[in-house]
Amino acid sequence: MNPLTTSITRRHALATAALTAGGVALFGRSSAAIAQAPATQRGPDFDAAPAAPGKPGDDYTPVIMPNGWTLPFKIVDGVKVFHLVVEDVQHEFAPGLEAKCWGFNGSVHGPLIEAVEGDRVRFFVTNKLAAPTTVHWHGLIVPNGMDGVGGLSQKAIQPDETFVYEFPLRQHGTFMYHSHHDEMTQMAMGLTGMFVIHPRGVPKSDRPDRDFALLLHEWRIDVGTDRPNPNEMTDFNILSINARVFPGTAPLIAKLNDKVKIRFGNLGAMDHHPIHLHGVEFLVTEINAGEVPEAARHPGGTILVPVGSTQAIEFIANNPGDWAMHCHMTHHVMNQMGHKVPNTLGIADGDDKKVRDLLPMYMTMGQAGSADMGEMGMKQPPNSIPMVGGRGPHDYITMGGMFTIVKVRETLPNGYDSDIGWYENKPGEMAVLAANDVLQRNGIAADGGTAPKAPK
Ligand SMILES: [Cu+2]
Repeated sequence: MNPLTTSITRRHALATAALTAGGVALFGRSSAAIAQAPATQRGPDFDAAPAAPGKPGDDYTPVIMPNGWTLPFKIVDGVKVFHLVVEDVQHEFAPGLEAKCWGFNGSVHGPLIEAVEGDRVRFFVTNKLAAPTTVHWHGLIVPNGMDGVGGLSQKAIQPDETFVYEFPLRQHGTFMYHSHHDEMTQMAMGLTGMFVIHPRGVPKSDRPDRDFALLLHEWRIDVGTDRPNPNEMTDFNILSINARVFPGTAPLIAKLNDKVKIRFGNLGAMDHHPIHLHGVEFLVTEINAGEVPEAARHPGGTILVPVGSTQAIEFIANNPGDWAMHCHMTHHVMNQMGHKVPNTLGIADGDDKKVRDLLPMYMTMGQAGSADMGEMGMKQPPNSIPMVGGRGPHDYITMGGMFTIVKVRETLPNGYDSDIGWYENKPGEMAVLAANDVLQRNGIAADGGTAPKAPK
Protein backbone atom coordinates (compact mmCIF):
# COMPACT_ATOMS: atom_id res chain seq x y z
CA MET A 1 0.00 0.00 0.00
CA ASN A 2 0.95 3.54 -0.60
CA PRO A 3 2.21 5.04 2.68
CA LEU A 4 0.29 8.22 1.96
CA THR A 5 -1.30 9.83 4.94
CA THR A 6 -4.07 12.21 4.12
CA SER A 7 -5.52 15.08 6.03
CA ILE A 8 -9.00 14.91 7.37
CA THR A 9 -10.63 18.00 6.03
CA ARG A 10 -13.62 19.83 7.41
CA ARG A 11 -15.82 18.37 4.72
CA HIS A 12 -14.73 14.83 5.57
CA ALA A 13 -15.30 15.39 9.24
CA LEU A 14 -18.77 16.73 8.58
CA ALA A 15 -19.69 13.90 6.26
CA THR A 16 -18.42 11.32 8.73
CA ALA A 17 -20.24 12.96 11.61
CA ALA A 18 -23.49 13.01 9.66
CA LEU A 19 -23.18 9.38 8.67
CA THR A 20 -22.30 8.08 12.12
CA ALA A 21 -24.78 10.24 14.00
CA GLY A 22 -27.66 9.57 11.66
CA GLY A 23 -26.80 6.11 10.31
CA VAL A 24 -28.70 5.97 7.04
CA ALA A 25 -30.52 9.14 8.05
CA LEU A 26 -28.64 11.07 5.35
CA PHE A 27 -30.74 9.27 2.82
CA GLY A 28 -33.87 9.34 4.99
CA ARG A 29 -33.73 13.16 5.09
CA SER A 30 -33.38 13.44 8.87
CA SER A 31 -33.12 17.17 9.47
CA ALA A 32 -30.29 16.67 11.98
CA ALA A 33 -28.24 14.72 9.45
CA ILE A 34 -28.98 17.18 6.67
CA ALA A 35 -27.90 20.06 8.89
CA GLN A 36 -24.50 18.37 9.31
CA ALA A 37 -24.16 17.13 5.75
CA PRO A 38 -21.63 18.56 3.26
CA ALA A 39 -22.69 21.81 1.64
CA THR A 40 -23.69 20.19 -1.59
CA GLN A 41 -26.16 17.90 0.19
CA ARG A 42 -27.37 20.55 2.61
CA GLY A 43 -28.54 22.77 -0.24
CA PRO A 44 -27.04 26.04 -1.26
CA ASP A 45 -26.63 28.85 1.25
CA PHE A 46 -25.71 31.70 -1.07
CA ASP A 47 -26.47 34.47 1.42
CA ALA A 48 -24.12 33.41 4.23
CA ALA A 49 -21.40 35.96 4.97
CA PRO A 50 -18.17 35.16 3.10
CA ALA A 51 -15.05 34.19 5.04
CA ALA A 52 -11.96 36.41 4.84
CA PRO A 53 -10.47 35.95 1.34
CA GLY A 54 -8.05 33.00 1.44
CA LYS A 55 -4.38 33.95 0.92
CA PRO A 56 -1.89 31.95 -1.15
CA GLY A 57 0.82 30.47 1.08
CA ASP A 58 -1.12 31.06 4.31
CA ASP A 59 -4.39 29.35 3.46
CA TYR A 60 -3.27 27.12 0.60
CA THR A 61 -0.20 25.96 -1.27
CA PRO A 62 -0.62 27.22 -4.84
CA VAL A 63 -1.26 24.72 -7.61
CA ILE A 64 1.29 24.40 -10.45
CA MET A 65 0.01 24.50 -14.06
CA PRO A 66 2.83 23.09 -16.25
CA ASN A 67 2.92 25.20 -19.45
CA GLY A 68 0.22 27.40 -17.91
CA TRP A 69 -0.30 30.17 -15.37
CA THR A 70 -2.62 31.30 -12.58
CA LEU A 71 -5.03 34.22 -12.98
CA PRO A 72 -4.23 36.99 -10.46
CA PHE A 73 -7.08 38.57 -8.49
CA LYS A 74 -7.63 41.70 -6.45
CA ILE A 75 -9.83 42.12 -3.40
CA VAL A 76 -12.64 44.67 -3.53
CA ASP A 77 -14.86 44.98 -0.43
CA GLY A 78 -13.88 41.49 0.73
CA VAL A 79 -14.64 39.87 -2.65
CA LYS A 80 -12.01 38.26 -4.89
CA VAL A 81 -12.27 39.97 -8.28
CA PHE A 82 -11.04 38.27 -11.46
CA HIS A 83 -11.14 39.47 -15.07
CA LEU A 84 -11.35 37.01 -17.95
CA VAL A 85 -10.98 38.21 -21.56
CA VAL A 86 -12.18 35.81 -24.26
CA GLU A 87 -10.16 36.32 -27.45
CA ASP A 88 -8.27 34.96 -30.46
CA VAL A 89 -4.91 33.50 -29.47
CA GLN A 90 -2.07 32.33 -31.69
CA HIS A 91 -1.05 29.17 -29.84
CA GLU A 92 1.97 26.87 -30.06
CA PHE A 93 1.31 23.17 -29.31
CA ALA A 94 4.99 22.22 -29.63
CA PRO A 95 7.88 23.80 -31.51
CA GLY A 96 6.83 23.51 -35.17
CA LEU A 97 3.06 23.63 -34.80
CA GLU A 98 0.95 26.72 -34.16
CA ALA A 99 -2.73 27.41 -34.74
CA LYS A 100 -5.22 30.23 -34.43
CA CYS A 101 -7.29 29.18 -31.42
CA TRP A 102 -9.64 30.84 -28.97
CA GLY A 103 -8.51 31.35 -25.38
CA PHE A 104 -8.65 33.52 -22.28
CA ASN A 105 -6.30 36.43 -21.46
CA GLY A 106 -3.85 35.51 -24.20
CA SER A 107 -3.49 31.82 -23.44
CA VAL A 108 -4.87 28.46 -24.53
CA HIS A 109 -6.39 27.07 -22.43
CA GLY A 110 -7.41 29.79 -19.99
CA PRO A 111 -5.37 30.45 -16.83
CA LEU A 112 -5.94 28.44 -13.65
CA ILE A 113 -8.47 30.02 -11.31
CA GLU A 114 -7.60 29.33 -7.68
CA ALA A 115 -9.62 30.22 -4.56
CA VAL A 116 -10.55 28.92 -1.09
CA GLU A 117 -13.80 27.45 0.17
CA GLY A 118 -15.80 30.27 1.77
CA ASP A 119 -14.38 32.96 -0.56
CA ARG A 120 -16.83 35.13 -2.47
CA VAL A 121 -15.69 35.56 -6.10
CA ARG A 122 -16.62 38.04 -8.83
CA PHE A 123 -15.71 37.42 -12.48
CA PHE A 124 -15.78 40.10 -15.14
CA VAL A 125 -15.88 38.45 -18.57
CA THR A 126 -15.03 40.60 -21.61
CA ASN A 127 -15.82 39.12 -25.00
CA LYS A 128 -13.28 40.06 -27.68
CA LEU A 129 -14.36 37.31 -30.09
CA ALA A 130 -16.44 37.99 -33.19
CA ALA A 131 -19.04 35.54 -31.78
CA PRO A 132 -21.25 35.63 -28.66
CA THR A 133 -20.07 33.49 -25.73
CA THR A 134 -20.64 32.67 -22.02
CA VAL A 135 -18.62 31.12 -19.18
CA HIS A 136 -19.94 28.10 -17.27
CA TRP A 137 -18.40 27.16 -13.90
CA HIS A 138 -18.23 23.41 -14.33
CA GLY A 139 -19.05 21.47 -11.16
CA LEU A 140 -19.62 24.54 -9.00
CA ILE A 141 -22.87 24.94 -7.09
CA VAL A 142 -23.96 28.49 -7.96
CA PRO A 143 -27.26 30.39 -8.12
CA ASN A 144 -29.06 29.37 -11.30
CA GLY A 145 -28.54 32.66 -13.12
CA MET A 146 -24.75 32.44 -12.61
CA ASP A 147 -24.46 29.03 -14.31
CA GLY A 148 -23.44 30.47 -17.66
CA VAL A 149 -25.55 28.37 -20.02
CA GLY A 150 -26.29 30.56 -23.06
CA GLY A 151 -30.02 31.04 -23.59
CA LEU A 152 -31.03 28.96 -20.55
CA SER A 153 -29.51 30.84 -17.61
CA GLN A 154 -28.41 34.14 -19.21
CA LYS A 155 -28.21 36.16 -22.41
CA ALA A 156 -25.02 35.38 -24.30
CA ILE A 157 -22.21 37.94 -23.99
CA GLN A 158 -22.07 39.79 -27.32
CA PRO A 159 -18.77 40.89 -28.90
CA ASP A 160 -17.21 43.79 -26.95
CA GLU A 161 -19.59 43.36 -23.99
CA THR A 162 -18.41 42.69 -20.41
CA PHE A 163 -20.64 40.62 -18.14
CA VAL A 164 -20.21 40.11 -14.41
CA TYR A 165 -20.74 36.88 -12.47
CA GLU A 166 -20.63 36.67 -8.66
CA PHE A 167 -21.15 33.83 -6.21
CA PRO A 168 -19.82 32.33 -2.97
CA LEU A 169 -17.69 29.18 -3.06
CA ARG A 170 -19.38 26.52 -0.97
CA GLN A 171 -17.22 23.53 -1.97
CA HIS A 172 -13.62 22.53 -2.38
CA GLY A 173 -12.03 20.34 -5.02
CA THR A 174 -11.03 20.35 -8.68
CA PHE A 175 -13.41 22.09 -11.07
CA MET A 176 -13.30 23.58 -14.56
CA TYR A 177 -14.71 26.46 -16.59
CA HIS A 178 -15.64 26.65 -20.26
CA SER A 179 -17.79 28.38 -22.82
CA HIS A 180 -21.37 27.10 -22.74
CA HIS A 181 -22.47 28.78 -25.96
CA ASP A 182 -21.99 27.14 -29.38
CA GLU A 183 -20.22 24.50 -27.30
CA MET A 184 -19.04 22.24 -30.11
CA THR A 185 -17.20 25.09 -31.80
CA GLN A 186 -16.06 27.13 -28.84
CA MET A 187 -14.69 24.29 -26.71
CA ALA A 188 -13.01 22.71 -29.77
CA MET A 189 -11.29 26.08 -30.30
CA GLY A 190 -9.89 25.96 -26.76
CA LEU A 191 -12.27 27.93 -24.49
CA THR A 192 -11.69 25.82 -21.38
CA GLY A 193 -9.76 26.13 -18.11
CA MET A 194 -9.33 24.69 -14.62
CA PHE A 195 -10.73 26.04 -11.36
CA VAL A 196 -9.31 24.75 -8.07
CA ILE A 197 -10.98 25.52 -4.74
CA HIS A 198 -8.81 24.67 -1.74
CA PRO A 199 -10.29 23.52 1.58
CA ARG A 200 -9.97 26.12 4.33
CA GLY A 201 -7.92 25.53 7.45
CA VAL A 202 -5.67 22.67 6.32
CA PRO A 203 -2.28 23.00 8.06
CA LYS A 204 0.73 23.28 5.75
CA SER A 205 2.08 19.91 6.90
CA ASP A 206 -1.07 18.17 5.63
CA ARG A 207 -1.07 19.82 2.20
CA PRO A 208 0.62 18.34 -0.87
CA ASP A 209 4.20 19.52 -1.41
CA ARG A 210 3.63 19.54 -5.16
CA ASP A 211 0.10 20.09 -6.49
CA PHE A 212 -0.28 19.98 -10.30
CA ALA A 213 -3.26 20.63 -12.58
CA LEU A 214 -3.44 19.13 -16.07
CA LEU A 215 -6.28 19.80 -18.53
CA LEU A 216 -6.66 17.24 -21.33
CA HIS A 217 -7.95 18.14 -24.78
CA GLU A 218 -8.15 16.87 -28.36
CA TRP A 219 -7.98 18.76 -31.62
CA ARG A 220 -8.16 18.22 -35.37
CA ILE A 221 -5.61 20.37 -37.15
CA ASP A 222 -5.02 19.18 -40.71
CA VAL A 223 -1.52 19.54 -42.11
CA GLY A 224 -1.48 22.69 -44.23
CA THR A 225 -4.13 24.47 -42.14
CA ASP A 226 -3.70 26.81 -39.20
CA ARG A 227 -7.05 26.52 -37.41
CA PRO A 228 -8.53 23.65 -35.40
CA ASN A 229 -11.49 22.01 -37.17
CA PRO A 230 -14.38 22.04 -34.66
CA ASN A 231 -16.55 19.81 -36.87
CA GLU A 232 -14.35 16.77 -36.34
CA MET A 233 -16.15 14.07 -34.35
CA THR A 234 -13.96 10.98 -34.39
CA ASP A 235 -10.50 11.42 -35.83
CA PHE A 236 -8.44 13.80 -33.68
CA ASN A 237 -4.77 14.24 -34.50
CA ILE A 238 -3.55 16.51 -31.70
CA LEU A 239 -3.98 15.15 -28.14
CA SER A 240 -2.83 17.66 -25.57
CA ILE A 241 -1.98 18.23 -21.90
CA ASN A 242 -2.49 21.89 -20.94
CA ALA A 243 -2.76 22.51 -24.70
CA ARG A 244 0.77 21.20 -25.36
CA VAL A 245 1.88 17.96 -27.00
CA PHE A 246 5.10 16.05 -26.37
CA PRO A 247 7.90 17.05 -26.88
CA GLY A 248 6.34 20.44 -25.97
CA THR A 249 5.00 19.37 -22.54
CA ALA A 250 6.83 20.66 -19.46
CA PRO A 251 7.85 17.93 -16.96
CA LEU A 252 6.35 17.64 -13.46
CA ILE A 253 9.23 17.93 -10.98
CA ALA A 254 9.24 16.52 -7.44
CA LYS A 255 11.80 15.86 -4.73
CA LEU A 256 12.23 12.43 -3.17
CA ASN A 257 9.42 11.76 -0.65
CA ASP A 258 7.38 14.83 -1.62
CA LYS A 259 3.62 14.36 -1.27
CA VAL A 260 2.45 14.89 -4.85
CA LYS A 261 -1.08 15.59 -6.05
CA ILE A 262 -2.01 15.60 -9.72
CA ARG A 263 -5.44 16.92 -10.74
CA PHE A 264 -6.72 15.96 -14.19
CA GLY A 265 -9.60 17.51 -16.09
CA ASN A 266 -10.95 16.59 -19.52
CA LEU A 267 -12.90 19.07 -21.62
CA GLY A 268 -12.05 17.49 -24.98
CA ALA A 269 -14.85 16.75 -27.42
CA MET A 270 -15.28 12.99 -27.56
CA ASP A 271 -12.60 10.86 -25.91
CA HIS A 272 -11.93 9.64 -22.39
CA HIS A 273 -8.29 9.25 -21.47
CA PRO A 274 -6.82 6.46 -19.31
CA ILE A 275 -3.77 8.24 -17.91
CA HIS A 276 -1.02 5.86 -16.85
CA LEU A 277 1.77 6.92 -14.47
CA HIS A 278 4.92 4.82 -14.29
CA GLY A 279 7.04 4.24 -11.19
CA VAL A 280 4.54 4.79 -8.37
CA GLU A 281 1.32 3.43 -6.97
CA PHE A 282 -1.08 6.31 -6.37
CA LEU A 283 -4.34 6.77 -4.51
CA VAL A 284 -7.44 8.20 -6.20
CA THR A 285 -8.43 11.04 -3.87
CA GLU A 286 -10.97 13.07 -5.86
CA ILE A 287 -13.58 12.07 -8.40
CA ASN A 288 -15.61 14.69 -10.24
CA ALA A 289 -14.79 17.58 -7.94
CA GLY A 290 -15.60 15.71 -4.73
CA GLU A 291 -13.10 14.23 -2.29
CA VAL A 292 -13.16 10.46 -1.98
CA PRO A 293 -13.60 9.48 1.71
CA GLU A 294 -10.43 7.87 3.01
CA ALA A 295 -11.98 4.44 3.43
CA ALA A 296 -12.95 4.40 -0.26
CA ARG A 297 -9.58 5.51 -1.68
CA HIS A 298 -8.02 2.79 -3.77
CA PRO A 299 -4.56 2.31 -5.22
CA GLY A 300 -4.05 2.61 -8.96
CA GLY A 301 -1.59 2.92 -11.78
CA THR A 302 -3.99 4.17 -14.45
CA ILE A 303 -6.79 6.68 -13.93
CA LEU A 304 -9.59 7.09 -16.47
CA VAL A 305 -10.47 10.75 -17.04
CA PRO A 306 -13.81 10.83 -18.88
CA VAL A 307 -14.96 13.86 -20.88
CA GLY A 308 -16.49 16.46 -18.57
CA SER A 309 -14.88 15.05 -15.42
CA THR A 310 -12.04 15.79 -13.04
CA GLN A 311 -10.02 13.22 -11.09
CA ALA A 312 -7.14 13.68 -8.67
CA ILE A 313 -4.43 11.27 -7.56
CA GLU A 314 -1.91 11.52 -4.73
CA PHE A 315 1.29 9.65 -4.02
CA ILE A 316 4.58 9.86 -2.21
CA ALA A 317 7.40 10.41 -4.72
CA ASN A 318 9.46 7.56 -3.26
CA ASN A 319 11.08 6.24 -6.44
CA PRO A 320 13.61 8.55 -8.12
CA GLY A 321 13.73 8.66 -11.92
CA ASP A 322 12.22 10.07 -15.09
CA TRP A 323 8.78 8.47 -15.17
CA ALA A 324 6.53 8.46 -18.21
CA MET A 325 2.96 9.70 -17.71
CA HIS A 326 0.66 9.37 -20.70
CA CYS A 327 -2.70 8.40 -22.08
CA HIS A 328 -2.64 4.65 -22.64
CA MET A 329 -4.68 4.80 -25.84
CA THR A 330 -1.78 4.37 -28.23
CA HIS A 331 -3.32 6.61 -30.88
CA HIS A 332 -3.37 9.39 -28.28
CA VAL A 333 0.43 9.36 -27.90
CA MET A 334 0.83 10.20 -31.59
CA ASN A 335 0.99 13.60 -33.24
CA GLN A 336 -0.42 14.93 -36.49
CA MET A 337 1.40 12.82 -39.06
CA GLY A 338 0.43 9.45 -37.60
CA HIS A 339 -3.06 9.50 -39.03
CA LYS A 340 -4.37 8.18 -42.32
CA VAL A 341 -1.01 6.93 -43.55
CA PRO A 342 -1.02 3.68 -45.56
CA ASN A 343 -0.01 0.55 -43.64
CA THR A 344 3.55 -0.13 -44.73
CA LEU A 345 4.52 -2.83 -42.25
CA GLY A 346 6.64 -5.47 -44.02
CA ILE A 347 7.15 -3.58 -47.29
CA ALA A 348 10.78 -3.65 -48.38
CA ASP A 349 12.72 -0.54 -49.29
CA GLY A 350 13.01 -0.23 -53.05
CA ASP A 351 9.44 -1.30 -53.78
CA ASP A 352 8.31 2.32 -53.90
CA LYS A 353 7.79 2.42 -57.66
CA LYS A 354 5.58 -0.68 -57.65
CA VAL A 355 3.50 0.68 -54.78
CA ARG A 356 3.26 4.08 -56.45
CA ASP A 357 1.23 2.50 -59.27
CA LEU A 358 -1.40 1.85 -56.62
CA LEU A 359 -0.81 4.84 -54.32
CA PRO A 360 0.49 7.91 -56.16
CA MET A 361 2.98 9.99 -54.10
CA TYR A 362 3.83 6.86 -52.07
CA MET A 363 7.17 6.72 -50.30
CA THR A 364 8.24 3.83 -48.07
CA MET A 365 8.63 4.75 -44.46
CA GLY A 366 7.94 2.83 -41.32
CA GLN A 367 8.33 -0.64 -42.85
CA ALA A 368 9.42 -1.87 -39.41
CA GLY A 369 6.74 0.13 -37.66
CA SER A 370 6.25 3.81 -36.91
CA ALA A 371 9.03 4.40 -34.42
CA ASP A 372 11.55 5.59 -36.99
CA MET A 373 9.17 8.11 -38.52
CA GLY A 374 9.80 10.82 -35.97
CA GLU A 375 13.55 10.90 -36.35
CA MET A 376 14.16 10.01 -40.00
CA GLY A 377 14.81 13.67 -40.60
CA MET A 378 12.35 13.87 -43.50
CA LYS A 379 11.39 17.43 -44.33
CA GLN A 380 8.07 18.21 -42.65
CA PRO A 381 5.36 20.25 -44.35
CA PRO A 382 5.30 23.81 -42.96
CA ASN A 383 3.53 24.19 -39.58
CA SER A 384 3.30 20.46 -38.77
CA ILE A 385 4.99 18.10 -36.36
CA PRO A 386 6.13 14.51 -36.90
CA MET A 387 3.89 11.69 -35.81
CA VAL A 388 5.96 10.77 -32.76
CA GLY A 389 8.32 11.85 -30.16
CA GLY A 390 11.42 13.66 -29.21
CA ARG A 391 15.00 12.99 -28.26
CA GLY A 392 15.51 11.25 -24.89
CA PRO A 393 18.67 10.56 -22.86
CA HIS A 394 19.25 7.09 -24.37
CA ASP A 395 17.48 7.16 -27.72
CA TYR A 396 14.52 8.67 -29.51
CA ILE A 397 11.29 8.67 -27.41
CA THR A 398 8.66 7.15 -29.66
CA MET A 399 5.62 8.82 -28.13
CA GLY A 400 4.09 12.23 -28.80
CA GLY A 401 0.75 13.80 -28.02
CA MET A 402 -0.67 13.20 -24.55
CA PHE A 403 2.68 12.35 -22.96
CA THR A 404 4.77 14.04 -20.30
CA ILE A 405 7.41 13.11 -17.71
CA VAL A 406 7.30 13.09 -13.91
CA LYS A 407 10.85 13.76 -12.71
CA VAL A 408 11.67 12.65 -9.15
CA ARG A 409 15.11 13.55 -7.75
CA GLU A 410 16.95 12.88 -4.48
CA THR A 411 18.13 16.50 -4.46
CA LEU A 412 17.22 19.65 -6.35
CA PRO A 413 20.16 21.98 -5.64
CA ASN A 414 18.78 24.70 -7.92
CA GLY A 415 15.12 24.28 -6.98
CA TYR A 416 12.03 22.86 -8.65
CA ASP A 417 12.04 25.31 -11.55
CA SER A 418 15.57 24.64 -12.77
CA ASP A 419 16.48 22.56 -15.81
CA ILE A 420 17.28 19.32 -14.03
CA GLY A 421 18.15 17.28 -17.11
CA TRP A 422 17.71 13.52 -17.44
CA TYR A 423 17.85 10.98 -14.63
CA GLU A 424 21.14 9.13 -14.25
CA ASN A 425 20.54 5.53 -13.27
CA LYS A 426 22.65 3.89 -10.59
CA PRO A 427 25.05 1.11 -11.69
CA GLY A 428 23.12 -2.11 -12.30
CA GLU A 429 19.78 -0.31 -12.45
CA MET A 430 19.36 0.01 -16.20
CA ALA A 431 18.48 -2.54 -18.89
CA VAL A 432 21.51 -3.10 -21.14
CA LEU A 433 22.71 -5.42 -23.90
CA ALA A 434 23.39 -8.80 -22.27
CA ALA A 435 27.13 -9.57 -22.23
CA ASN A 436 28.42 -12.97 -23.34
CA ASP A 437 29.55 -14.08 -19.88
CA VAL A 438 26.15 -13.15 -18.45
CA LEU A 439 24.40 -15.12 -21.21
CA GLN A 440 26.64 -18.12 -20.54
CA ARG A 441 26.24 -18.05 -16.76
CA ASN A 442 22.45 -18.08 -17.17
CA GLY A 443 22.38 -20.73 -19.90
CA ILE A 444 20.80 -18.36 -22.45
CA ALA A 445 21.50 -18.57 -26.18
CA ALA A 446 21.43 -15.12 -27.78
CA ASP A 447 19.70 -16.50 -30.88
CA GLY A 448 16.69 -17.48 -28.76
CA GLY A 449 17.32 -21.22 -29.23
CA THR A 450 17.23 -21.99 -25.50
CA ALA A 451 13.96 -20.12 -24.81
CA PRO A 452 10.80 -22.08 -23.98
CA LYS A 453 8.39 -22.44 -26.93
CA ALA A 454 4.63 -22.32 -26.82
CA PRO A 455 3.18 -25.89 -26.89
CA LYS A 456 1.98 -26.97 -30.37
CU1 LIG B 1 -6.39 9.31 -24.63
